[in-house]
Amino acid sequence: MPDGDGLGGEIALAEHLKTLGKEVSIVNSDPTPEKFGLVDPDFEIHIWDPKKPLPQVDLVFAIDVNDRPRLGPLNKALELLKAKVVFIDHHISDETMKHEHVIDEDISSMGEMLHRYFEVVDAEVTFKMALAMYVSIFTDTNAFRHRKTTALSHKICASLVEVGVDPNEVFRRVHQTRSINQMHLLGEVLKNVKTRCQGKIAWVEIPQSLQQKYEATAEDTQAFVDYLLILKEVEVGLLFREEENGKIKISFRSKGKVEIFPLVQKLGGGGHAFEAGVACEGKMQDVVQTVLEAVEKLVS
Ligand SMILES: [Mn+2]
Repeated sequence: MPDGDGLGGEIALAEHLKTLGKEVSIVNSDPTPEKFGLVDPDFEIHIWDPKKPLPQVDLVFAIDVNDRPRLGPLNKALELLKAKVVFIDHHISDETMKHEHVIDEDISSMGEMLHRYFEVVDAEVTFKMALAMYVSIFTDTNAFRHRKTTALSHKICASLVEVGVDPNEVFRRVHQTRSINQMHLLGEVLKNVKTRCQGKIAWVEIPQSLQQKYEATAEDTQAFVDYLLILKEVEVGLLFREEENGKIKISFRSKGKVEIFPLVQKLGGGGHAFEAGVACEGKMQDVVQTVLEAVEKLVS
């Protein structure tokens, strides 16, 4: 399920490599959500067909991801290629990864990380690259609200606007695209927010039946968890979503006092200190119960 950060990073890096005379192909395992289509105006992103081998290449860059298991089914196909894989990422990872790859957890987004590199090598930033990096930074900082947003993030975005990016258009294309069905789903989900621990924990549950009722895709509900943090007392917000395969996908968000990453890592997931996710086996009720108890220990 690619997001604006991963997609923008892919396009920006691919454009740069092309100006160096390299042949580049971009391959994702899931289609580009409509709202991020603006970063790929020439439809260069290919959707991986498991029946076909990947293109023969010398080198693979994996963007916005930091280890092989997170590449999902693509990982097996990559292993067959026997090409070196370089991970470029800003999710928390162990030291060996940082040693061998390009990983910095303090950087807001792939757009910012790549832009810093383009500055160093004095690379040309075309409009397409600028738009891709802007979308990456804009979306991964949650519209410049995330704690990793720095003066440099803003300076980079200012330079991208100078190249021609229109912030209002990006906002419109990315955020003003909901259908009435999606809005009603949001309404129903938010009506059923539950809290515990004196309101410090808020959560929502989205079973398959609800997603079917509103013909929602997984992508439609991805940002719902962020609404929970507008509650004054809340420290941690959680979204539990039942996936088509029966797994329960949990998104964790913390306002910044409670570090949720260690818990998510223990559950087998990944992410950042205050923003992370994992998919768990089990029934919705049981998963909710177990996870809430663990979060309650962290919060109190
Ligand atoms: Mn990211």
